[in-house]
Amino acid sequence: MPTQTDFELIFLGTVADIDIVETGDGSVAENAADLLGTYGSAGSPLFEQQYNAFTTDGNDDGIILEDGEGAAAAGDTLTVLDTDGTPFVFEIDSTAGFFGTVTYADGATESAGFGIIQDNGGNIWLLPTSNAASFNTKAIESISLDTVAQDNGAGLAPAGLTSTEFVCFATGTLIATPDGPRVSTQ
Ligand SMILES: [Ca+2]
Ligand SMILES: [Ca+2]
Ligand SMILES: [Ca+2]
Repeated sequence: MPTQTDFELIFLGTVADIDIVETGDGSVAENAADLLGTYGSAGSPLFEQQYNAFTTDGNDDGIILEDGEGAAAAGDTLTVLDTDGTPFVFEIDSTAGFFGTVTYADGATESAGFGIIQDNGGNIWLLPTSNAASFNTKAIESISLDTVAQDNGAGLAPAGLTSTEFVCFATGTLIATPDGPRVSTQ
């Protein structure tokens, strides 16, 4: 019976496919290094790019397979909910790990490892787990991906994602709303 796992993702952008060879390559994302760079800024912080998502483990084996590793046959999918709740269903195209730096909204920084997935629509998503100590307790302004740590992930194990959430907003941050700016009290 398929298992649904809910978690959060941060949207980093839509870029060219980093997994350009799908079969016979040990699931290597050949162009993972294309993702090196900085995502988010003070004016366009990542904490405003947070989406609810869930995986559906169609064959209930604990792994959400990538498209080239049998996702369709297994019935493994990634669903991202748009801000109005509209679901977009993808297959995971690739998974990759990076070393880099996270900068929080309060200006603090930490060096850490990060997990990234690309869906088969080309979208790049930051996973809600990291060994950065404040990753899930401070609002994230930006991250830099400096080196590729792993480019041969063959899928996503969602069990570790459920208990982790991103912090939405820094206390006292002005948030643009349709009714004008307001102060977050979270
Ligand atoms: Ca490949
Ligand atoms: Ca599966
Ligand atoms: Ca792939």
